[in-house]
Amino acid sequence: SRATVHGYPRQGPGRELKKAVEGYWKGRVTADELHRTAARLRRDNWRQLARTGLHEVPTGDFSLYDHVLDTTVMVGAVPERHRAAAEADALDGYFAMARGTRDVAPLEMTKWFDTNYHYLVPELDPGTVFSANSGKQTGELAEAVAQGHTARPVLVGPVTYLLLAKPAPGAPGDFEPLTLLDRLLPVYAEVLADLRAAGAEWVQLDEPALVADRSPAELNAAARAYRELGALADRPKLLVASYFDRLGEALRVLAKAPVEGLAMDFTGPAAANLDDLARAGGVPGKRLIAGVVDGRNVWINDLKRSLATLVSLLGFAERVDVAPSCSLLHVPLNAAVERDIDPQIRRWLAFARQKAEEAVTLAQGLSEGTGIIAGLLAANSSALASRSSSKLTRDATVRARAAAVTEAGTRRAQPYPERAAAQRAKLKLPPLPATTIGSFPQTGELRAARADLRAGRLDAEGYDRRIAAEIREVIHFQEQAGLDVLVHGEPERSDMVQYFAEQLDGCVATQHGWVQSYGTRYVRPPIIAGDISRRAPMTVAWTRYAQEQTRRPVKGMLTGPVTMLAWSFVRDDQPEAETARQVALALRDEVADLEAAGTAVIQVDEPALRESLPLRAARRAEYLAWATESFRLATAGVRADTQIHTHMCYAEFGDILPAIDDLDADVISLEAARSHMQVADELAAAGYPREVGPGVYDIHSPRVPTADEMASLLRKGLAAIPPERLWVNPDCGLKTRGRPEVRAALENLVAAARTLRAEVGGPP
Ligand code: THG
Ligand code: ZN
Repeated sequence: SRATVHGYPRQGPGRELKKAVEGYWKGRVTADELHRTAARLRRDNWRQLARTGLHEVPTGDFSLYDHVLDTTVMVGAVPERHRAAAEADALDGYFAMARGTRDVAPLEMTKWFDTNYHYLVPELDPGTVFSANSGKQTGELAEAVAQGHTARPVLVGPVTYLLLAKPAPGAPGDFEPLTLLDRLLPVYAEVLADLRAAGAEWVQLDEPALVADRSPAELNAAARAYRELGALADRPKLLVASYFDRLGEALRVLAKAPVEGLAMDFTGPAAANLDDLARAGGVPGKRLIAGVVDGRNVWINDLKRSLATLVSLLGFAERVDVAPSCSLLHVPLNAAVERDIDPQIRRWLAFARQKAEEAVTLAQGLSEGTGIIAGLLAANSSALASRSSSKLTRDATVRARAAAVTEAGTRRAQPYPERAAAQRAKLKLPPLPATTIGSFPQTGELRAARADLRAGRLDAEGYDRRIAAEIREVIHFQEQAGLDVLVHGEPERSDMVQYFAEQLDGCVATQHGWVQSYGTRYVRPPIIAGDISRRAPMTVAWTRYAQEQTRRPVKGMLTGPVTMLAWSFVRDDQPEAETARQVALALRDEVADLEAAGTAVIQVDEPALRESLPLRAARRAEYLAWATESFRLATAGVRADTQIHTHMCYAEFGDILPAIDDLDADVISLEAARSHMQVADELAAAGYPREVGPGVYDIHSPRVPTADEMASLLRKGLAAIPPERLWVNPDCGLKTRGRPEVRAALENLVAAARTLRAEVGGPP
């Protein structure tokens, strides 16, 4: 048995790749320098993995921006609008697809399965002609071979590629990209032949799309794809990789396919793959890569348990190799550099480097007997034992409080109509009240002040003075512009999850734990390591300060429990529902303190509610139950006249409308400008009874919408939702926009609201 990985973080220990790519965009780094930096990062990763004890390193998983975009280039599916740029210069054409140019829009971006990585969506139509372009794959393979490694090229598989694609603009509405399979397979055949010629013994085809619910037609397509690729005369050995969940129906398809290897996930719910394999009679004659190390969480592996799994797999395949469950792209690089994390907790952490080591240890134990890894097993057991008995993970007070939560505690005391009347009497807002989502543009000076504070160049008092000045300015502007419910602008927050995690006991921040979110953008997710509790009020002081500057209501702004979990690394030693409940209780106290400080409107954002929906439908009801319950637990403790808002974005909401209703928020703001208010129709059709703010200002674009445009979107909204229940707001927070454009857009937004108020016969 040997150890391998499906992919490795690309950014480098100091995010060198981000700097090189962004430097290239700014003209400060030449194409040559960029390619040299990339080659050096690949070389360092392979060398690191080989030293760790991997016999076979992955190639082709590296990317300057996104591996799905690389696949689009590999199969020649460059959209018409980018073709000229791509032909003039391959690198600039590549970045044009990723980011757009002044004249052409980029490819759309969406989440890679249920991870926090975003890929660029291929655009295909019935006329798409594919052509093989294997240069990046063969080039990286040649590099690794020249450096003395045995390498296994990793490609996005043809079925997953097509299932991730969407119809290009102008394609017939019912066009299904999967119908292009027969045209795509010859291109994969050519790439496989090229890779064999370049020295690949094995090639890995990633097919994570097969772990979602798939129709019989889709499963047939997968069967056909691997029958045809398997039948090729000139090809390397094929390894079809699955991860993120169990293969389910697709296991039978792949077990029968004429391919030499399968990779399967055996972590979390995907552990069901073990029983499924037993039932299917195993995959005799094939190489099985067993993903027993969780590739997308940060906790050390339970080595004894994994060994037991591996031993039971031995009878099911010709050879069993060991790997993390999926590419290590989804975890930070190295836990050992986190000097600021309590060493007690650091023992429990495994980032990419440590996970590769775990795979090596397990492979060694499996092939040579556990005697040879006895020391490592003992250290692992002791770390696991210290984790499960630590005061850091077990806080009796928190547990007792969570256990005492009742159904009644998750319900507002008054039904919505009663609350609406009380809120109307207290807030005295006009019809179609105007507000914003929460954040205002984060200026360079603010980011510099935060950096100065961290570096000790600015003291806490000086920093607070800057924040206070910023809040006064934002409040003053909103009053002048005529907004009805104001925000303080969140100048004190860098990230809406990190800000709260820093203030909660049970959460740990990393210094270098960057994980790629998309392209050159990274996040440093907090780690929820133990039972969660609030040390002290987190947002009350700045919210109160903002309220003191104005007589209009200022919204309190919090991040909801589901989003806190979704954008953190969550503990794996208790159900997520339990962790969510603890976070909700901490937020509930914050909500109570805000209310006591005179905050009449409190917004609890849940942008991640839709994106965390499980891949398989069978698991969705359970998720939605705890997700909505934890939101209500956080918000239900308030008086009738305190108005609870929530906000969601980046998603299609159609399939979770009942859950949105279940939140029982008094007001919800949603992204809607780009979909022409369609979400207002959907909510109305579903009988949604409460107040709604479908966004009328697309904040993803620097364009300032005119008052007329926004007024006509509002008229569409009014066709579905009556004026006393319709709010006027942007799609999302304004953090990423420039100050002048935001001022102009919000002035237009208020003008649009006033026009519509006049049309419905209300006060201006
Ligand atoms: N916070 C967290 N996770 C998230 C989001 C968030 N996941 C989903 C979504 N939002 C991802 N979107 C972004 C948008 C911008 C950036 C990262 C993810 C970004 N990052 C800076 C960079 O890479 O230069 C670094 C920011 C920093 O210094 O902290 O711009 O909002 N947790
Ligand atoms: Zn948003």
